[in-house]
Amino acid sequence: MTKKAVVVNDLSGFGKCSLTASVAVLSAMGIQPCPLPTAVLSAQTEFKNYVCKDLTGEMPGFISAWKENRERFDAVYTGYFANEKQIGYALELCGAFKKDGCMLLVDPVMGDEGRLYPAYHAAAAEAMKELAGCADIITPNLTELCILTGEDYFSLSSNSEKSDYFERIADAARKLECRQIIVTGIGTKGGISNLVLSDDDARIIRGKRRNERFSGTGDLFSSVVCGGMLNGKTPYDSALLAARFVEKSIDDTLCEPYDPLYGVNFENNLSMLTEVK
Ligand code: PXL
Repeated sequence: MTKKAVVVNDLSGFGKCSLTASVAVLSAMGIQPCPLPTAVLSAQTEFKNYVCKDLTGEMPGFISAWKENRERFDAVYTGYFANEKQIGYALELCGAFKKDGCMLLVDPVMGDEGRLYPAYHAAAAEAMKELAGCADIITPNLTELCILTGEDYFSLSSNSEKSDYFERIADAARKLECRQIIVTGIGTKGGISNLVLSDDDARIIRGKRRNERFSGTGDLFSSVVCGGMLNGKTPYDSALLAARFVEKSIDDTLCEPYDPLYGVNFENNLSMLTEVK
């Protein structure tokens, strides 16, 4: 039977992020995405102008209706929350549906490059720590890892030239309860890497150097990890596929005039994710 993943995330008209990314990726990977929308926006919050319809008030109704219909899910995958109350609802959702065999993947979407996203609040960051503590796997970028662990982003990232850079990041990540952690988008002189920590194992996936940050790449990456894990891949193999898919999509974007706020050309690469079953 087709596996089902609840995707708790927003729907943004521009930015090719959150649900726009997850629904496409999971479907291509043979997983049914079941959206629990946190907000509907005209564009993601880094755009100069946008409007946002916060759906916090609708979330308990979704959860109750799904409970009444006795829905079952193979995964709960959470992304962007508009406020800390929504994270409370995500915890409630997990309490109701995270039975044996249901994976909780938390992408603790909060910020990048040492800063919180424009509309993100510190109170939500506290609630995110609790949610991440319940997860089977988390996919923070370096900024989000620092927020979760209390590490200082600027002092950690200032060591990027040192030989023990990845060990320092691994040491920080191991302070967290979660045993499977993929730290994404780690910038080094040579490129952008991902660090996959799984129990006692730590492996680095190295990628090309980029001068810009593209909207939605973290969401695409985590969505592929979610699909990969549900399709029986290890965290490392899932992250490797995710890294190659995102890398190719960025390369394709760079072939044409682009604006990084609008996201990457991933649509033509969805076939990279489709396995013949
Ligand atoms: O891709 C992360 C993200 C998701 N959703 C919204 C955002 C952002 C990043 O800014 O604003 C609404």
